[in-house]
Amino acid sequence: MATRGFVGRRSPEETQKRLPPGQHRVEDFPILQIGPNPTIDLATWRFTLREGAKPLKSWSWDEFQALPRTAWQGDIHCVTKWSKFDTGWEGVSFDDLLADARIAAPTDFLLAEGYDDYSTNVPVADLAGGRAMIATHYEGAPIEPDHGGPARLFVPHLYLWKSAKWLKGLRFTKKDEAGFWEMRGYHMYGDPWREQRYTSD
Ligand SMILES: Nc1nc2c(c(=O)[nH]1)N[C@H]1C(S)=C(S)[C@@H](COP(=O)(O)O)O[C@H]1N2
Ligand SMILES: [Mo]
Repeated sequence: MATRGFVGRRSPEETQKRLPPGQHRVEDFPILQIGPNPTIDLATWRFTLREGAKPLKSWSWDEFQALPRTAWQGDIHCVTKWSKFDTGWEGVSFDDLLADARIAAPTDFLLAEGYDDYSTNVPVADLAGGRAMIATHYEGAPIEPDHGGPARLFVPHLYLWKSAKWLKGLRFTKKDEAGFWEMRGYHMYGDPWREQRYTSD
């Protein structure tokens, strides 16, 4: 009740200030992906950290549930120009993941890889320091398959294509390697506030 009233009274100026350049606000939650939802069975789900081809650490679903949990609330921005305000997410922070694996990040870059054939590159510095999580819950409920459940990467300060759905693992790479969309003309970094949509931006 209080939240709805507050949202209703928000001034156009406040909305504008929270919108990165070229974005508009939506109330729904669009679904964008390169193919059908992959079929994922929690009994066989695994999440793996790799350095190149070498596995560093992997978690079953039950093991993953035992990790410390983190919550985040705020705005998300898609390169297709919609932004959604005040979204709530919960999961395991990248920092807690590395702590559980008892490793420091071995390189400065990684590729987030989905159970479909999707991948996207993110600098390690953008995941560390509480800036990203492996999200399992959206608005208090398990993330729906359409939005990447059971677990997706969530990096809210970058365009949403960096938040790989149906996350299978994170692969540390020596260099900043392009992922699926970055190979097809999307920006290597993707900062919404600098409007880094395409390679040339
Ligand atoms: N595994 C996987 N993750 C993905 C994608 C995909 O095709 N496969 N699409 C990306 C793109 S382009 C966007 S804009 C967001 C959309 O997330 P949403 O469907 O939850 O809005 O997911 C990103 N993560
Ligand atoms: Mo996208």
